[in-house]
Formats: sequence, structure tokens, C-alpha cells
Amino acid sequence: VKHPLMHEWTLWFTKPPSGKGDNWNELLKEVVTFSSVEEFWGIYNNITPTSELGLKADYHLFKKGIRPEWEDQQNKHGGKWSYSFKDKRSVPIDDLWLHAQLAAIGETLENDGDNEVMGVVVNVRKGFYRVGLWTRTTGKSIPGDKGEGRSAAKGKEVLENIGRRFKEVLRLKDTDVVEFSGHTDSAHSGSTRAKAKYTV
Ligand code: M7G
Repeated sequence: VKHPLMHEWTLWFTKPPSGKGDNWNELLKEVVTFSSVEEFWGIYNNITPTSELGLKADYHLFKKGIRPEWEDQQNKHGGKWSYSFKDKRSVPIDDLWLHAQLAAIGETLENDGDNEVMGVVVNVRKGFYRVGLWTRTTGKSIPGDKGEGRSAAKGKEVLENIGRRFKEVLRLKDTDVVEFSGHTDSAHSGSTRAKAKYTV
């Protein structure tokens, strides 16, 4: 018996660079696409845990058909919630990444119809792990978007609600701060360290 997921999901991996010449495109690899709970566990049980990956590796779990890149047409108006765990030895990163993935595929991060969650990401870096949640918009309506469109106030509320759920999934304290930034800000600053637009 297979328990179907609401969406199909694709797991991607960013290989740690081997030399100087490696660019983003050569390092990003599509791993596998799945559509059931059982397939998820089969994959989960057979891949290297985050805690054993090399520096600069990432896992990306995105809805099928969306590349885990700013440039993807479906991401280019969006942004991400993210939190960096600075104490790598004490943080249970494998549990946190598992729970982030289960929340994504189980569709518990947003309300029906929000249509914001694109995927979740874990980055292994020198001195920290970062877990991110990519959204379709930054709370503003997108030109040419189908449907009602949201007011700016409603858009901010939808995104903050998603940010709060993500914060719970990551088991953070109220006093911890999860930040949202738009991808265009990230692309322009050449890194993810861009101005936070919202915080929860
Ligand atoms: P990062 O992994 O988001 O953060 O970006 P880090 O600075 O903590 O490592 C690292 C670098 O990877 C960026 O400066 C880009 O060179 C590249 N990179 C990351 N992302 C998510 C993208 C992307 O979506 N598109 C492109 N072209 N490059 C990216």
C-alpha cells in the first residue's frame, strides 16, 4: 500500500566543490522524485545524513518541476525563511532536517490555498548549519498571477504564519529570530546574507 503525498517532490544535492573552478550549476544535482510516504522513507533511509556531509554541501527538497534556484521562473518573485544553527556539535541537525522535510511533504507549513511553499533546504557550512524554507512570493502580489491576488497586509500575514510554523518545526525558542529575505536581494548581494524583510 502506498500513501500518496499531496504533491510530487524532488530531492536535489549540492556537492561540495572539489576544486576552484566548480560553479553552482556543475555542483547542483537532481537526485530523485517521489510521490508517496513509503518512497520518502526508502530514500531517507538510504542517503547520507546531513551531519555526515562535507562543508558547502546542501540538500534541497522541492516540489517537482521547481529548480532550487533563484532563477527558476517560479522562484524569481519569492524569498525564503531561514535560520542558522551556530553550534554544530550540539544541534540535532538530522532530526531538524527530517522534521522540515516531513512538514513540507505533509503540507503542514501553510494553509490550503496559500500556495507559497516551494521547498526546504539545508546548508552545511563552516561554523553553522542553515535551514531554509522557500516561498513563491515575498508577500506582494506577482504581476500576471492567477486568482484574486492578495493585499500587501494579507500577504505579509500569510508569510509570517508560514514563518511561525517553520520556527516550531525547527523547535526554536520564542526569543530566537527566524528571518525572511527576498531572492532578488540575495542575488544582488551575491549571497544569502541579505536584508531581512520580515522576522518571526
Ligand atoms: P548559499 O548557499 O545560499 O549561501 O549561496 P552561503 O553564502 O552561506 O554559502 C552560496 C553561493 O552559491 C552563492 O553566492 C551563489 O554563488 C551560489 N548560489 C546559491 N544559490 C541558492 C544559488 C541560486 O539559486 N542560483 C545561483 N546562480 N547561484 C546560487
